[in-house]
Amino acid sequence: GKVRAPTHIISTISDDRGEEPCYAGVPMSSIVEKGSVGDVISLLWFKRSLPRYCTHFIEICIMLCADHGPCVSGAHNAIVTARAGKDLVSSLVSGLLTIGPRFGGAIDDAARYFKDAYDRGLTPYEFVEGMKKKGIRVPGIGHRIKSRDNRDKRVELLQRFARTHFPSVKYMEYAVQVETYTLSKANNLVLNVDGAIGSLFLDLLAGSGMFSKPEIDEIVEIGYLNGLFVLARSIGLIGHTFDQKRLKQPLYRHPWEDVLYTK
Ligand code: Q5B
Repeated sequence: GKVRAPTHIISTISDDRGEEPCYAGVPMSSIVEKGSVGDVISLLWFKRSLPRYCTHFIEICIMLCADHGPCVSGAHNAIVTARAGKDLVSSLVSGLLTIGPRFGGAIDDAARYFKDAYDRGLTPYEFVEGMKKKGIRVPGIGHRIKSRDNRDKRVELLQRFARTHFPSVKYMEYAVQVETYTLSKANNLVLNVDGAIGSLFLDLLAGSGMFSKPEIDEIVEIGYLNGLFVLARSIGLIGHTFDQKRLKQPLYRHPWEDVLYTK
């Protein structure tokens, strides 16, 4: 009989062997004709076509996380690297490498902790104080410049969209209750953009009817959602790199006056 050579790679998301590439079985021409970048993300990341309100939500996340000015960690690194004469990819990855638990990369943990706390029926007080006892900052809460009196417009836009289009926003409402509690402790402990995306993506997964419970658990466990920030912020980091090159900015050196030299 036929002997099948063992393969070294298994791939389930795309196939370029035919006339045109297919993403999760959907031919490129039909995506180009009827789809959007949100469809591309849902096919390649979630392996299914999601309803329009979900792909629109994904696109809103990408638009509003694309950049947050030159002073944030990622842009700063990209700018310094570009000014050191490095190429686009080096500048981009040096910015991307700052994305993590404090900056932009708290979306997955926000989803994990908010889901666990909500599903276990913890009150915001029990959740926040339990985290404090464990010495863990609540992911998705807190911001360097945003506060009770200077709210993050991005969070408001996401919440408004979800309240209008999502069948349920129970995880987001829980995150808002957590924020009400953390704001009673300090003015800047607001629900930040990572926390808003993390909690709302839980609502998208649970409310869209497109995912089984084990699939939701796997998505949250693997951690897909920081990918939204990584993808979005790459747009801004590339922009900052081009900006520095266009401006022919010299090598960056931090001023001595801004360093506390001490023993
Ligand atoms: N405290 C974000 O801290 C920041 C607490 C907390 C309980 C918390 C902090 C934090 C969780 C991670 C997170 C995403 C580091 C942020 C983003 C994208 C961005 C960025 C941009 C963009 C800010 C002062 C006191 C201390 C702390 C307590 C602070 N956070 N307690 N849970 N979550 N959040 N990251 O202001 O008693 O004095 O020791 O880690 O969600 O990254 O625009 O900049 O688009 O680019 O530096 O928006 O909140 O405050 O570190 O001085 O703490 O508050 O324990 O208490 P800060 P710290 P104590 S969005």
